[in-house]
Amino acid sequence: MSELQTTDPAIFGVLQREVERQNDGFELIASENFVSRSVMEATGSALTNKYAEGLPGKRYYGGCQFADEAEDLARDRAKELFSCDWVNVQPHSGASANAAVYLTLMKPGDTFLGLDLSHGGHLTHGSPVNFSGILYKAEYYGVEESGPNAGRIDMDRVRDKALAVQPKMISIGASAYPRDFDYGAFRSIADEVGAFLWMDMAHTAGLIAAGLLNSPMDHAHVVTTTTHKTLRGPRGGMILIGSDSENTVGKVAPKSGRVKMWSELFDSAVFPGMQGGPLMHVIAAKAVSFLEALSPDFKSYQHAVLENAKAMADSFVEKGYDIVSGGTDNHLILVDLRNKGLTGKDAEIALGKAEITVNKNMVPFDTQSPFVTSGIRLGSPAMTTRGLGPGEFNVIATLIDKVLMNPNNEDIISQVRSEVKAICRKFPLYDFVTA
Ligand code: DSN
Repeated sequence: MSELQTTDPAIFGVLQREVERQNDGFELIASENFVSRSVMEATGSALTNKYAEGLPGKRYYGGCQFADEAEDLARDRAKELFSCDWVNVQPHSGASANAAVYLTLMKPGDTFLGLDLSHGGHLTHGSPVNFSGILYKAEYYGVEESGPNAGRIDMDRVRDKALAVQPKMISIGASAYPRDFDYGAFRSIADEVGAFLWMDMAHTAGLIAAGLLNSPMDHAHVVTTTTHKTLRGPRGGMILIGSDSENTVGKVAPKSGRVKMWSELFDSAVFPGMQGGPLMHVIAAKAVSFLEALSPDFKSYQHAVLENAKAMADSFVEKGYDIVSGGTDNHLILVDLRNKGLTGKDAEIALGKAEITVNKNMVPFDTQSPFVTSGIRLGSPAMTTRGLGPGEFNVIATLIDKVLMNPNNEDIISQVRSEVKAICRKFPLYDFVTA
């Protein structure tokens, strides 16, 4: 019996019910995944007790020798995984990593250019309700509304916009964009207007690590990511720089007059700029997940993520659904429900009753509010981790269709729920509550 079960049965019960929810349902939220028991063990370790402000070898606290070892392992493994020269693994989240980028490269009021949130961008890329849109002047590029490139970013338009607004920084990266990016084209535009280029690869980091999508490392001045999406690590963030040549360009330090490298500036932006003590237990877990990601199995897993997302996209197209951009290059699809007469909100609720977890999502040129939306976003990473293949992803699409065509029919929803449970039982997930 776990100690927690005795000391705090209320919280143990919550954890138990959450494990049951994860075990018994289809998890299709594109930004979620299931970590290994090893990652959970490291997250639940004694390193949670340790303060280690600073960096390995240069801390503000004693007793950091083992924290240093964990962070060095995380940094070395991340560098190997992404073939990059520098990394900071301390950001508590993707948003913290992104905040450190703004703090380093921009001054309040400076203009930057990012992908519109309603076209698949991210909150921290200039949404008016986020610090990025409050402190900085956000301009946006988007996807095409119609024509052969409908749902895709047109690089000529990005260039036109960049020439018009002269941004100090251009951001790439998305939370609901099913296509790959042309980093070389973005870099040419950034060079033409004298802007920094920043890629937030949070959603696709695992696919990039496996070499299955284009890598931003040789093009962007700086790259950020979360560690818990396709990368399948603990919740957290990191910042990376691709090559030496970028890193030597720096700022003159006001006091010493020394030219600082970008890596030093990003380090200082994370701590003391944005954060205090790093979460050393999470950093240890990041190291564990990076080791896992360096294995051949991880590459096979990422191949399966792509194959399953494509199978699901094809199934929806066959059933007459409108998939934004007509398909996917990555782990997610965006289903535009307008031709089915359903909102994203209603779809999310109906699917939730059948233990199919998705999130409502704006589609490009949506006329509904962000709380209602016209679409749903579906991702393959979590269910692929459980071992489902293209055949099962076709069945997932069929079951989703059944619910969406009968959103108020409790009998059909209950029948789908039983089928979902039966499939989940064939692909067991967690047989423990606490690691
Ligand atoms: N909230 C994440 C997502 O679901 O895409 C992005 O940070």
